[in-house]
Amino acid sequence: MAPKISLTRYLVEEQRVDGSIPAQLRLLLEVVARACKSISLAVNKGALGGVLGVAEAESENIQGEIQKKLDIIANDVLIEANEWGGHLAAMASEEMEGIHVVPNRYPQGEYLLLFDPLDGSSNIDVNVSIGTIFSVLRKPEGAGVSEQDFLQAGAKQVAAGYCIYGPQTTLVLTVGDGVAMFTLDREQGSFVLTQENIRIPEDTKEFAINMSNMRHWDEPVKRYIDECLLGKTGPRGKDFNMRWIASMVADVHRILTRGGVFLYPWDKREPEKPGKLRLMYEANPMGWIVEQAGGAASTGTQRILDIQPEKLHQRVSVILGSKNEVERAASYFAPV
Ligand code: P6P
Repeated sequence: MAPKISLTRYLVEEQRVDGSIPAQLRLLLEVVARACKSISLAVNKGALGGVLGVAEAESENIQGEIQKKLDIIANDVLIEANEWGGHLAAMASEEMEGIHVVPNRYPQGEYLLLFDPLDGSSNIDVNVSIGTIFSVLRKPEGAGVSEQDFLQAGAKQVAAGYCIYGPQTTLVLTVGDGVAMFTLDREQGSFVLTQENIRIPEDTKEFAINMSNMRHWDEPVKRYIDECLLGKTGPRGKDFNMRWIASMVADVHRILTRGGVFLYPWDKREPEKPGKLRLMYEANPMGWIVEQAGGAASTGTQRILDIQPEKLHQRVSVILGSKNEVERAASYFAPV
């Protein structure tokens, strides 16, 4: 029986391989993983833990979304777990308007942590997989830390990952040397390496999009989806399947596991917004993970990881997954 490789051992050995995981970054990733374990326990309690439903007084987050109790629990767990360890200068969360600077009573570190503490929270009360998405940047040189320091392109990430709370609790991570998956061994209480060097098939027969928005899509998206729906009878010459879980972590995890293409494009419902999903907390970490697994991540007109952020909570149009499908969809945006 091959020895169980823990997350810690994997990170130590990766450091030996290419020095890509200095001690502070390893500590950061281990603390985030431990926080995800706590969140998983809270999620798994469900109604028994009194954690379902909306937060008190129906508070809204910066996104204007009603917060669920577990949104706030997950956010608090991540903040508390990460602020004292000396590995971070500050954190930013989808659930908080401004950044959270590590209090002066704690040592300051060289990394910035960004997270969506509980993505897909509309699925919490109906017991469908949800997850935590995180992204790590290096703090720019100079004293202190500000929101401006977070506004770095996704290509500058030094680590990105998510933890999906589903039938298994699985942590998926990249530090720029491919993608690895760790499954939570509840008897040991640790994440154990269950897959590494994950590759997304370059072709697929499965797309993920919220079809109820069809009448609001731009022409290139309508053309791409119409061709998929025509199946064997149309220009694609093959039938497609469709999935939409409405938890990005779950849809991306499926794509990492068996291929596929995920689209949340700009649409006419809120034309002033580039899209629904958040660049810093969803598109950048997921985009890097997908690229590290041989896939692609585009807005339709540019590589997501090349976008220079202007605001902490800015939104973006997302097409990601199997490389050839993303490139085909993006080609429909090109001016004829
Ligand atoms: P819709 C969850 O709220 C989320 O941010 C992503 O996880 C998910 O892919 C998307 O929104 C679902 O959006 O409009 O289908 O409910």
